Amino acid sequence: MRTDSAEPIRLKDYRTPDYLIDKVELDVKLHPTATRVVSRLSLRPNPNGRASAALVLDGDGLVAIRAALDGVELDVQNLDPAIGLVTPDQLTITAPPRRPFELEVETKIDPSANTRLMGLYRSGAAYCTQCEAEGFRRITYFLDRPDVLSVYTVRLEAERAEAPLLLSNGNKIAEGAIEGTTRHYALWRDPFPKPSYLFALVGGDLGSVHDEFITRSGRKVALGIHVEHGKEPLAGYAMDALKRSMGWDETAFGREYDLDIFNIVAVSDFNMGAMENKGLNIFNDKYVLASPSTATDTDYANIEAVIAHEYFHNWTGNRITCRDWFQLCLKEGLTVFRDHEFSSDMRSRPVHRIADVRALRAQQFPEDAGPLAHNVRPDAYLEINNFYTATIYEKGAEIIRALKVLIGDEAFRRGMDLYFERYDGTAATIEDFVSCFAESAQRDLTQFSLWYNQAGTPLVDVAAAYDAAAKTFTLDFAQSCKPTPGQDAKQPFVIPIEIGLVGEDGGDLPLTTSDRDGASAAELSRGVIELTTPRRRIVFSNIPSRPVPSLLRGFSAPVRLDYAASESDLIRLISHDRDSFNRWQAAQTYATRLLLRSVGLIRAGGEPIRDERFSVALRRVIENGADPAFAAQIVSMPSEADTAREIGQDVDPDAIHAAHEALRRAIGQDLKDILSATYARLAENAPYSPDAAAAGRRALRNVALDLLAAGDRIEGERLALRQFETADTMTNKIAALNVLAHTPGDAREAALDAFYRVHASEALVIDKWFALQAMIPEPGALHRVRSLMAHPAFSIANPNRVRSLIGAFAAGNQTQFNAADGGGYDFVTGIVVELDRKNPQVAARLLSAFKSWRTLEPARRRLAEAALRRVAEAGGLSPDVRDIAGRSLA
Ligand code: B3K
Ligand code: ZN
Repeated sequence: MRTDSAEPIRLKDYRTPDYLIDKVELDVKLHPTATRVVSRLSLRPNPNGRASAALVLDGDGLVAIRAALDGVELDVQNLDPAIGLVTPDQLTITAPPRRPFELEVETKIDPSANTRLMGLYRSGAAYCTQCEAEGFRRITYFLDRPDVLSVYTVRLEAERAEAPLLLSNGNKIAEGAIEGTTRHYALWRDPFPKPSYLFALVGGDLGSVHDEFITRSGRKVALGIHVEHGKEPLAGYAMDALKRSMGWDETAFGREYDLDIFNIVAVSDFNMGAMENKGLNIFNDKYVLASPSTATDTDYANIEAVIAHEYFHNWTGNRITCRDWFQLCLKEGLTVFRDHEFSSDMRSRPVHRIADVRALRAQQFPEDAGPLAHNVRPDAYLEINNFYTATIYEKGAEIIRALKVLIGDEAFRRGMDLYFERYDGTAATIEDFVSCFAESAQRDLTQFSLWYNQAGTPLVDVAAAYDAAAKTFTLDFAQSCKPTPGQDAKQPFVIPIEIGLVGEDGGDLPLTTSDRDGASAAELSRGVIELTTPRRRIVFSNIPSRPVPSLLRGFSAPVRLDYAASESDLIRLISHDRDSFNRWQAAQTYATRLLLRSVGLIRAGGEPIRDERFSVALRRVIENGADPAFAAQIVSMPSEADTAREIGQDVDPDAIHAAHEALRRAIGQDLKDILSATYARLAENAPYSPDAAAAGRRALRNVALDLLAAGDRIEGERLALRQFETADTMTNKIAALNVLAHTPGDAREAALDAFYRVHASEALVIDKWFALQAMIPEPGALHRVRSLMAHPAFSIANPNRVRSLIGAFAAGNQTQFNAADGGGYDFVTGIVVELDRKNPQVAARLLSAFKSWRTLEPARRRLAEAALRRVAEAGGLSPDVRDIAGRSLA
């Protein structure tokens, strides 16, 4: 374990490595508790490094058996300091040769004891690895940094019975039995130089699904997905998604696959979603396995997105990697952008956009508004694993999208082509990336780059005025950004704001501006206003009557928008805006406004408000035959966390919950007839298909069920029970169970028991069962979660179980995690401290559920702070948890 001092690593201290490793030969003899790794490194001094620097290789808890420098054995137990030093966490050669040389080191590791799931570990009976960010140093000593690129040859050896399948990166060049033994071996070679974080191996007895893909230049690629025996039929959708991803990257980005083999392995113990190791992606089985009766439509969509994401990394991440971990968004933001584009092409683009923005606001906005805020390209870190955040991933993707809006599709594509051409085979930086677009668009992007170097979500304030006599419409834009940790004052951002002016008939008015306070011809023709200064006024001319501005169409930049639209303006947008995103946004804004007013009234001892105009507007969307997936989004109200975020301070989760219940009840009652009709009309009448259109119908039907139940508990329970009993897809079954779970009583408990009995052997389904119970917004929830921890299906050692039970409670149960007695906080922090001893990464992630604690009302804030302090003061914390606790309290 790394126990470095609390000194942060800083971007400004980056130094090119003093040594390079051109070639790595690994010889791995797999054994459950005593795996032997012989590593032969071909090193040379870096001509750009410091002459005569010592060679310092990273290690992490390693046991060195032997080492040799250019064939001369070194006494690793007792090395002469003049020659070097070997410790579990470092191997130093004091004065290495000033010419190419070879270092051979043998280490012994215990994969069965590896509970951190970093480095070589076991998932079930299989061996697998996770090296990003710094796991390779838990296998052997290395320059474990992304700017050291090497060609790897890997020989794997194991008992054939234990691990008939032996995989590593690249192409398999030999395999065979080891004469006179029960062992066998496989030899893999990856011709593409890569950083150590992309190394992977897998050994095990797995079931395989095979297929092939012919690239556009006609090369045949063998595809394999390897899963637990018996689960092969569940890998079909993942395989289909993989082939679609490979084809899409060729047409959308001109990127072809480059090896003869592409393997995916699904394991059930995994710290995150998946990992893009070159030619050998390793996945959390949650993002591979699906059947209609075990996976929801959302699961299918996630599988498609994650399969694509990891595949797309082959170019954005692997062929072009990151110079250092500060550049993490170079691969992650860009690859998320690419997977969003892919999913938008595979599904409904507007609906996908709405889902992406919902996720950005839910995950990233609170991060940007709280103590864990950081730049998309951070400038310091204590523990890099804590920077795999929504800011790096989702905001990183949004910045690229905003860049595309700003420079246009063609200049964007030329910039991407330039990036691939110029930086292929290198470890690049954000500056390298941005320079390609500066060149393709012939535009200075210095100010644009502030998006990478300033944290916080900018706020764009807009005021409007119509002058009937002059027929002008004036928009006044002002941008600002609140201080974030370590950044008190912000420079203005470059914010592309896509706009339209919606006339009385619901159509867009032509955009023309006066000479004074005008917009450029390019801005007007594209409908994209560029806000680069703190304020900007634009006066539109020839406007016959007061229009409704449709601002930030398509969510053209990751900002918060403040514009005091009237209720009737919002209704015009809900019904007519030609930008679907803003139709949805107008409905959300309307709902948020009602919710905020209700929260105020409830806290003052009054009743929540009812506004039938809103229900009427929603009714019209359904009646006018909107795409069901889109209609489902429009009638899905903001989450309680959304409302908490809008309130931003002195947050009372109970009042928010009451306001939400009241709003859903009102809509359910006002729209009872049309919701019932929709529910009946959209009943399943064809065999299951996970495609977007079918999923959209199920989504609308299940939102209708949820709202009907909110409006009329008895009727809702009746419908839900029938749906639960007859559903043959997980989407419909879990939607029904969710409705039942929100109604206390025997029916709920019976349904939960029945669900468990049917699905007891399906771990991923039981995760849903855990999560659903953890999110019941009732005072008994904590007790239920505690009892479920003792359930035989629960295991604190499995990250999926921890996330589904405790993670869902902490992040998805606003009222009970934030219970007024502080019980939720104490419970979660207690688990964090316990889990930290086993798996710091998962523990630290769990602790980040406290990221908005400062926005709570004073009593809860005090309790949350006390719980965080107890964590910070606990002894023996990992750097991961220490970092999150420290920053949360700073
Ligand atoms: N690159 C990995 C994430 C690794 C996380 C290490 N703590 C998955 C992905 O983003 O594709
Ligand atoms: Zn990624």
